[in-house]
Amino acid sequence: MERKTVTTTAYADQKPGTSGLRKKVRVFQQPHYLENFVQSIFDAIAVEGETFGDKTLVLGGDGRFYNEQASQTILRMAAANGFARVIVGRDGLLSTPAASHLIRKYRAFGGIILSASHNPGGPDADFGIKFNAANGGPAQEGLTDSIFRHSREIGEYHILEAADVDIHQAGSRQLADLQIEVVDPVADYAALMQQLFDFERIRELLTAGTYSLYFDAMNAVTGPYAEAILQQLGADPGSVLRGQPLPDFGGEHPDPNPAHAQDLMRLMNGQQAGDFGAASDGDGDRNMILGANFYVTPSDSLAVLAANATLVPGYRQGLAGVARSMPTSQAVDRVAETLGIPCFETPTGWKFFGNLLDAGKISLCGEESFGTGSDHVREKDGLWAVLFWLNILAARQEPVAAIVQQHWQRYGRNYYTRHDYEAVATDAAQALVEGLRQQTGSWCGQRFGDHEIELADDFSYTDPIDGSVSERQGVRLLLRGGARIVYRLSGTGTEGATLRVYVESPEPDPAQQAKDPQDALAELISLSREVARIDHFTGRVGPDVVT
Ligand code: VG1
Ligand code: CO
Repeated sequence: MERKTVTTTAYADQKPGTSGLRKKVRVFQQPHYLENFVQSIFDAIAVEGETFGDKTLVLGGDGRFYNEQASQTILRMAAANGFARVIVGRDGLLSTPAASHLIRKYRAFGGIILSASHNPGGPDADFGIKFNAANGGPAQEGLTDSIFRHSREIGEYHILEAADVDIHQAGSRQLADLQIEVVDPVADYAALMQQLFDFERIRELLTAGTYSLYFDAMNAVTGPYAEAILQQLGADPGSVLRGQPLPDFGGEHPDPNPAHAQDLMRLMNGQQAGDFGAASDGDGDRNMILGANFYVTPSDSLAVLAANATLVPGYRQGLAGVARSMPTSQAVDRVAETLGIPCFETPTGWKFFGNLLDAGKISLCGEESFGTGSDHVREKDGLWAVLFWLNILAARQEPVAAIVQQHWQRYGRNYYTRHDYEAVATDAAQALVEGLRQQTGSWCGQRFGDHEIELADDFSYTDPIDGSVSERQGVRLLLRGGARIVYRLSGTGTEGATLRVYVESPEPDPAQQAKDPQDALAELISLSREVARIDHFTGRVGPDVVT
């Protein structure tokens, strides 16, 4: 086994987005592409005057195509860069929240997660890689910027010339001086869940009568996690749908929304509808929650979890505070007001919650994009949200719909929708957002029909812990009365640009809370198109995806 230093040329396009570097598999398969990025991570996290000789890394991914090959390359590079130890999930698998937990539990220096989350997998689809720091959370902007800088200047990388390591069985291996621990990807995570939730009570709920539960793992990484944990809770073995992780996710989008979980939607709707349904995404950090004939929006889910947190053992003492990403609905803000706890508004992406969680300022946080989590790890966590809901359902003994409707009556409902315009020409999408940015100043006080714009700006965030500033995080129009329209471009796509338009309007009157959000928000939706001239810039008459 020989340690080699390979001469390489920099790629210009290795800028991490909302959640790591995501590209087509073919892009990652270019000579030295993966190696350049991994070496740039190592160069960016290296501390001057120190080696990696006492440091542990965690490594795992969502099992998509190229996961295993990339894992082997990274192990060889970790060995050549002098790391002491790598903890790797068996078969190279770790859900994103489980990786976050392992980093924390074993006090690792950080972790490398191989995932493009809900993006499709396969040789013609997407791959991704991101670095999480010692707190278990996604690298913050300072670090991702530094990784990008290194990637533009890189001239060489280090790699061991060696055969593949067996990562298909748990146990210790040695690769030159590197110790490799292949671990069961589920065990530590399942133990953590058992500490947080009342497993006994959930087991009673699931086994006492005819309760029916369905969990759609979408042929992605949560299959083995859900099977182990739900089996422990006494759920019917048939409860887990698409539980086998596949490299191409069965050719589908592992994206837990009604459009991509059609079998689950069928099981959860109609006369014979199940009682509780859920789905998670490619890497296990997202969740969709369903009741019988009832869909819970992610923003409402966060608010309901916050309002009911003390029913769950891990949160019995109450919440220190909550946070949501800026485009997420303000439903959780109402709960925080009632509880008398702070509510923080951060830019999109989990990395912005890290400091607040580390500082103990918040206990729960979430995003409108099917992400909810807490201070138990530093990532959003799909199965955690499912267990949190089951714990609430077991404690309250009421159906999902009743719980959400009562929540609306008490706190008001925030009608909410997101419209995505996908694969738009990048130039046109940028011109649209740039145009909006330039107009924000002139909009304040302007009226559009019944709506008056109280404030228009491009969201900027100052981290309350380290004072770092993140600008240009989305154009928001705040209307008198609390409604909002937000525009931003996705930072996770691999083809063209995706424009996301978020529309929200509060409805305090219980008699008006049963509408379809698309109807309730119809006026604001057309206003959102008109103001941004979406048809002009995109040539689209309507969105590609509505959630
Ligand atoms: C999207 C979501 C964002 C989420 C991110 C990563 O980003 O909007 O809320 O944090 O995906 O989630 P964007 O930039 O495309 O809007 V995941 O499950 O892909 O790690
Ligand atoms: Co994800």
